[in-house]
Amino acid sequence: MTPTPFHPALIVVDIQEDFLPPNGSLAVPNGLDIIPPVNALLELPFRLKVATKDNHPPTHISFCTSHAPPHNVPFSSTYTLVNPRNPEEKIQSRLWPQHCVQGTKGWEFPESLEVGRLDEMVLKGSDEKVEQYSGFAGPFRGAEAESSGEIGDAPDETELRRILVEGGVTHVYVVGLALDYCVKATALHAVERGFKTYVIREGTRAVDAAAVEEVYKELEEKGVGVISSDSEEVEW
Ligand code: VGL
Ligand code: ZN
Repeated sequence: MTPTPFHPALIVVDIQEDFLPPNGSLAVPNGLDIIPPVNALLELPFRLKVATKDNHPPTHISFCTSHAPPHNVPFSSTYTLVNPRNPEEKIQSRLWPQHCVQGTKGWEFPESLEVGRLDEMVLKGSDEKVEQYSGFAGPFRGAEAESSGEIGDAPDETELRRILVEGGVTHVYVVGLALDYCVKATALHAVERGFKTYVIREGTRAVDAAAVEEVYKELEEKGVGVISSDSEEVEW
């Protein structure tokens, strides 16, 4: 029997100043806890280590500051996002304080992160009109994917999938910020695209700490393994 290939990649999601205490505009509680474990993971022999960066223009649609009342309130969940390519497709979305604006201090990686060990960086959320939590693609399936049934052909697909496929990656390990938004969306898109996918607990923290176990349950139900760095469930 041919052994199952194991070519792992580490995906480091949005570890940027604005998501980190004490000064980030959208600081994730206890977000700094993940830096040492993520640096330790960056020392391991993954086939590829890829970081994503939230990369918003100053008037991005996800910012409460881009909207008139009653939507100009941070953390409100009542804004309806419409797919610019298919007005029929809508999702309820949360609005945020301005964060990770291209070229600002809040957009940078923290100095404590060992960025020299990264192989690739993927920018996301650059389109002013589209919210994008996942490192792979926006939240809408897109007309083309809808008609072909093909996942991964969405018009707003980033280069992340291509980078992984060209690197021969079979398994992805996702860490970063925030568990309940971009880490979750990235892990779910990784599963949809056929990668064996894990989220590493020590390497992530949530915006809403009360939601953590619920998020892990949803991830497991949808095929994502939830593991610890010292887990014996995964053969290395
Ligand atoms: C994120 C909210 C808004 C994240 C990005 O990286 O989890 N959350 N933009
Ligand atoms: Zn964002």
